[in-house]
Amino acid sequence: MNLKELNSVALAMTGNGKGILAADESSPTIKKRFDTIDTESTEENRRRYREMIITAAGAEDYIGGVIMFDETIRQATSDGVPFAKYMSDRGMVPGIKVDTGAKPLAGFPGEVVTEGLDGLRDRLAEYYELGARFAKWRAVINIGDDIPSDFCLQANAHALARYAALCQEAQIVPIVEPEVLMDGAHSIGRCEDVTNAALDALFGQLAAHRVALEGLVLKPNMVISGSDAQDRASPTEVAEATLRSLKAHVPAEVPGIAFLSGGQTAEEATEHLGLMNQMGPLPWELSFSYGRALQAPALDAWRGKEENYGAGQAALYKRAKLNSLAHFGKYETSMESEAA
Ligand code: 5MM
Repeated sequence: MNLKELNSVALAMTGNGKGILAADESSPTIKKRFDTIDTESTEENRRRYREMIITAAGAEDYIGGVIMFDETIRQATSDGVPFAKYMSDRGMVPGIKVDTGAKPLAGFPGEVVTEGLDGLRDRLAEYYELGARFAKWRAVINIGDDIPSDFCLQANAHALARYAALCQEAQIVPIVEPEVLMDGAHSIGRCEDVTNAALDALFGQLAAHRVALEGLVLKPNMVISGSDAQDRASPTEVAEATLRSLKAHVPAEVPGIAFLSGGQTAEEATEHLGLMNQMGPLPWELSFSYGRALQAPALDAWRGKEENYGAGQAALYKRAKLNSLAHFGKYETSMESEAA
């Protein structure tokens, strides 16, 4: 393992005002997204949509890495350039989702554990050949009356750490994503407690598995009220609670933290990131790895129609630019109404 190189890839993904475009929707998830715009989820439509967002002019100034799904890393632009090569040529690090999804955790009703470790060493070697220099694995933690259990947190953290160790062995930067879901009516305080417990379990397992912290990227949820909560915490409270949790659990050796958006609107996700970066100095790069919060406006502008291709690219560019400004702590909500 060349740790110096892993560290510089992690910084290329999250440093210098850049963040990550999470475009690794699995086939069932991208179908759900396309259903909302009455577009059929054919292989060509998926390819064309991914081409639209990846090739948006100027986006490479703000996007340091793109997470792809297995199908996408085997696809190419309309001119025949493999997507991974297209990205590297423009300075965006190609990445790949390698987990195979969250499945019910036997014996623990309502809880899930992420699968995908079997054969992972061989799959990573193939993805490296295809150009991937980072990978992603997402653990899903549900909040409920009696959940998450400590067992569930440990099982997911153990799998994340085994995955991360295999990635580093293959000279691929692991994004470790322990996502505490927003679903539910819980308070921000409950989200903070669960996020703290999830991060505690994760860093314990990463240490036990001898994963080098300098060579990974953490992709956490923000500490935020449940989506059905009555009294919603303000943006400043979200920023303060999230930083409190991260500062208590994430060692300074971690080069970059890149948030997921988790169901926040595009504007909320940007505002929260901007506020946190205004509360610095921080020991790590604090950036974004948004799926919905980067793509939803682009998907909506495109609606599966070729004549909207440029509008879709403009919408993606706008979100990438505003999130980059938020990364620099220079975002103001008034910028939303300014032209892209
Ligand atoms: C883009 O969506 C990713 C893949 O999801 P599925 O495996 O369920 O299809 C997802 O892991 C995503 O990268 C993260 O949840 C962050 O996306 P959001 O939309 O929460 O920012």
